Formats: sequence, C-alpha cells, structure tokens
Amino acid sequence: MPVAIEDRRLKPILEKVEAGVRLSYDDGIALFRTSDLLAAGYMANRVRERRHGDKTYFNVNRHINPTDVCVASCKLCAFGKKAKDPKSYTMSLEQVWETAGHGWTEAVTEFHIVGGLHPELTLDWYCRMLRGLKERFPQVHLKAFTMVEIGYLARRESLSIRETLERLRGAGMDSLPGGGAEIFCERVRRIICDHKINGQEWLETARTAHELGLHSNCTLLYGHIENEEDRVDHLVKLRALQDETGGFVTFIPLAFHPDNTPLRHIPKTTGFLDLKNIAVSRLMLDNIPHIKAYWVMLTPRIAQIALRFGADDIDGTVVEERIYHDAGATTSQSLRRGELLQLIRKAGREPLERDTLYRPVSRTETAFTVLV
Ligand code: V47
Repeated sequence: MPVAIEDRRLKPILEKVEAGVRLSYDDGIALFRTSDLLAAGYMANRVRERRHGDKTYFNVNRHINPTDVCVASCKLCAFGKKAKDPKSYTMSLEQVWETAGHGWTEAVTEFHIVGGLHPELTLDWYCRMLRGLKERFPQVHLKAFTMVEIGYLARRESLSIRETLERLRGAGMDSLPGGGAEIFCERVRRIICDHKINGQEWLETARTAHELGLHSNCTLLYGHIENEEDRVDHLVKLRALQDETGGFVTFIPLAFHPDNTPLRHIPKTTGFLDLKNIAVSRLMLDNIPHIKAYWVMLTPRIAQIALRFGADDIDGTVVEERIYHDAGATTSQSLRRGELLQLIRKAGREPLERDTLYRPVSRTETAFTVLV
C-alpha cells in the first residue's frame, strides 16, 4: 500500500519494516527525532496488524496497593510517603483481603499488587498476603511486586533474588508487573530515582524471574529529563534480554506525571510524544508480543488513538488507581468492562478479553472461564 513519508530519512526504516528486518539503535534515534509522527504510526500499525490484526486486548483487573510507605524518596514519585507522615497508610492483611473483594460485580481475573518499599513488612508478611488472596480468590492471577520491590525484600531478608522469587512464587505470586524500570541510564536514574536498584539490577532480577519460569511485563518512563538516546538504549536493553529469556509479555511506555512530585516544574507530556513512544516501542521491540496503551496514564481518548499507532492492549478495569492519581492524573480511577469494550469498538478494533497471560476469557456477568 503506498504511503506518504514526509521525512526521507525514514524510507530505509520503512523498507526494513516491510521486510521484517530488525531496526537498529540508529533507526530508533531517527524515529524519536522525526516530526513525521504519521509515518512512524503507519509503520507501527503495520507491525501491530501483522501480529494481531484488529484484536485489542483488555482484562478485568483490580489494583491493590497495600502500603504507600516507602524508604526511597524518588523524585519521580508522588505516591511514596515516609512512615511518620500522617497521610501515609499501611493495610493490615485483613484489609488487603477485604480490599481485594471490593469493587465490581464483574469477577476480576487479575490482582495487580504493588506498593512502597516498607521498612518493616517482611517477606513472611507478603507470603501470608499472597496465600490469603489465593485462599479467598483461587481463580485470580496474582501479578505482584516490581523488580524494585523484589530487590529491596531480598536485601532486607539477606536472601538471593532467586530465593526471594521462589518463596513468593510458592506463596502464590503468578507473574510480575513491569514497573520500576524507569530509564536504565544511570545519569538519569541518579536524578529521578537514586534510591532504587540500578538498571543492571532491574534487568538481572527480570532475568532471574524469567529463568524460574515467571513471566513479567516491562516499562519505560519518558517525558522527564531523559533524551532520545536514553530511551533507545533502554529499549535495546529490553530487547536483548528478551532475546535470551522470552519472558516479557507486554511493554508499557509510561508518561511521566509531574504533579505533586519534586519534578513538578517539568511540563506534562504531549499527545504527540505519547503516540511517538507507543509507535517507536512497537517498532523497536520486535520480540515482545504486546504493547499496552495504559488508559489511566494516557487518557481513554489518547489510548484509543494509540490502537492505530502500534498498541494492541489497553489494560483493564483497574478499579482503584493511586500512583498516577497521586501525581495528578485527571482520568477516572476505573472503567467498567462495557466502557472498555466501547472504547475499543469505537476505534474500529475487535475487543478480546484476556487473562494476564493473554488466554481468552469467556464470561457471564459474575463469573468467568479462562479458555485454554
Ligand atoms: O513503577 C511512578 C511509574 C509505575 C510516576 O505491568 C510514575 O501491566 C509517571 O508499572 N508519573 C507503576 N509514572 C505503574 C506500572 C504499570 C502500570 C500499568 C500496568 C502495568 C503492567 C504496570 O509507574 C512505577 C513507575 O515506573 N510512576 N510515579 C509518576 N509521577
């Protein structure tokens, strides 16, 4: 199909995309630098449709954030609080289990569980939390703990990453979400999140999880002080690890939300940059099956457009989102299943409810079956 490419530097990239050839680091830089967003979007959409046709995935999930107490003081974050802050909270185990059951009449298939780096919650506490959730909600997939939380727990318990992951898996952890990767470049990491594990440690933790047979997602945080080289370097590192392990399921580009953070002087990302990140990640990450347009972060309007710029997933019902809303997100905290269906259909795509590992889900109003 003929396509108008205004930026002539993109022609060799188009040829590679049409031939299914892997893009180079320099191609990634050219894509980030071009203002020809429509050409980048066209190419990403070609790749997306080759892999998934019109299919657009979503799930019925619930976020649970057991605590916002965090020993780190990352400049990118508006969620974490010190234990002595009267506005901080830590749920009891009973409160976690009770929260899990609140919300919709629509049965959830996934709990997405992340929280601050709490100085006193032990590995045993987290294992009891997972076991209690599995007892009460045996059919629900537990996607829990960023690589950063795993690294912190391991250090506090003087255990290896492998042993920490094994214990959590034994207690019911089914997979890991993609958060905490931010940007692997140490120059940037030192400024935005210097209290976290470094980029190499994030990748090593993901590698260990994958070696144990656990799947995970991965992310990149853009729109703060990083540059195009930092973004492409990050994507290339994820791609290299995926070549080795095949353990990443979905990539989620995350737009920085500056409100209520020490970096609040940084302007919010534009729709242009948001769509560019979706498109470039689809084009660069040729070995990661899914690209998610996280509607909470992008707004449902931009997420819908992203489904024509490389994304094939829109995340889920969420029910109660805190991390982005603490940082000024103006989106709703939840969407109903019917609203997600409408969003996808109105973008001319075919909605497909999935579980966390992308097996199709069939449901009545209050129950579901994972079709294997
Ligand atoms: O780890 C924190 C980021 C992540 C801010 O795996 C911020 O399916 C922007 O990882 N502005 C949490 N971003 C969210 C996340 C996620 C979301 C949806 C789906 C999945 C998945 C994962 O959000 C954090 C951090 O990288 N973050 N603060 C902020 N002010």
